[in-house]
Amino acid sequence: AQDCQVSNIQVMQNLDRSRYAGTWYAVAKKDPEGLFLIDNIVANFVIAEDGKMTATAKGRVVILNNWEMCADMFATFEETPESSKFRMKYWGAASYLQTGNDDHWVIDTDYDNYAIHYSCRLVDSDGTCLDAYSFIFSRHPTGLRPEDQRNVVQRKMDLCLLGKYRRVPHTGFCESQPPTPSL
Ligand code: AZE
Repeated sequence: AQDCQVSNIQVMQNLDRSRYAGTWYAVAKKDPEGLFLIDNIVANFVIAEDGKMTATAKGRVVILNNWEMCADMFATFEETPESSKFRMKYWGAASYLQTGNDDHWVIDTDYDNYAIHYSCRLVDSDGTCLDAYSFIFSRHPTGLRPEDQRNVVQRKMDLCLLGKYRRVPHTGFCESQPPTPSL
């Protein structure tokens, strides 16, 4: 699918959510419009006993024009008939962080090393995406294994996002930062 139609995007077949669970380090991202996580982005997916998936995520953000902080985020996932397509409701631990309801699509993963995430916030009248964000996740904070890179490049092409990603540095900002007090 290289026609850039959101409805033609191929996702991971028969996603095994329990294998997708656990910690993922964002190693690259394509930003949406507006405020977004900047770097030091780590997500942790959990499957509860009732089978429902939730997640937490941390990442550096700059809000209120130049207040740098570590965003502590939570998410719940609603399933759809396609195992790799979820609706994600999310919110911040602090009220001044972002809340939202986004698609959360798993495009591809080998569960043990990499996962490719995609979310289109706004589909244009021609069926292409007007406002997408995407994460390349790795189980390793140091980055992707060389053997996974070719596959990731192919998927970026399929998503019509090749060349639009930025590397996500991990400097420990969200590990050393004490929790920010509520306003
Ligand atoms: C995601 C996967 C794990 C759960 C969550 C994710 C997304 C989080 C955001 C957060 C934005 C925060 C902002 C704060 C000022 C996809 C990493 C919640 C989009 C902009």
